[in-house]
Amino acid sequence: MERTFVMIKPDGVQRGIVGAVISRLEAKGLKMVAAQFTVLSEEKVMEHYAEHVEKPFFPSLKAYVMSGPVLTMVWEGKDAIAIVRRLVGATNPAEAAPGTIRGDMGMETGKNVIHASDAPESAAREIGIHFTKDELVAYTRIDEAVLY
Ligand code: RTP
Ligand code: MG
Repeated sequence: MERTFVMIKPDGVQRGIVGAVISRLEAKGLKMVAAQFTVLSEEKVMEHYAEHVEKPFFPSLKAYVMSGPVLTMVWEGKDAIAIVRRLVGATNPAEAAPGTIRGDMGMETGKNVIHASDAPESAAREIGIHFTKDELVAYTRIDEAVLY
């Protein structure tokens, strides 16, 4: 089983689509194993988006992700990292395919609803930034026997 880090960004929270986004991940067959509703500290944003700190869009990205509460989560499943990225869609919601979360629920790159880890290394790194080991919960979904 693979784990991935997912975050519903402030625009997703403020627009009241948290439930709709979670429903898509649940319906796919992924299992939520951790969640926290919080406003990110500057320190966490710098760590989380370390690869983008020197990019010209970083100041606006930082202001955006700190502009309100986010829902940070860890989701588990077979090939969870790639599957969630496919469900999330392209970075720019204007170009993201219909049927994807960004394609169906967003309008522009600067407010693209959701973050998801893009590789096993980033998933492990991001989960470690936002959660401690004992905050990840083990349980069985009743449909697991028929999902796999
Ligand atoms: P994320 O990390 O948030 O899941 O998004 P992503 O992999 O699809 O895109 P990435 O290249 O990692 O960019 C991270 C976030 O920075 C903002 N961004 N703005 N103005 C711009 O050119 C620009 N490019 C990226 C977006 O919020 C993007 O999700
Ligand atoms: Mg990224």
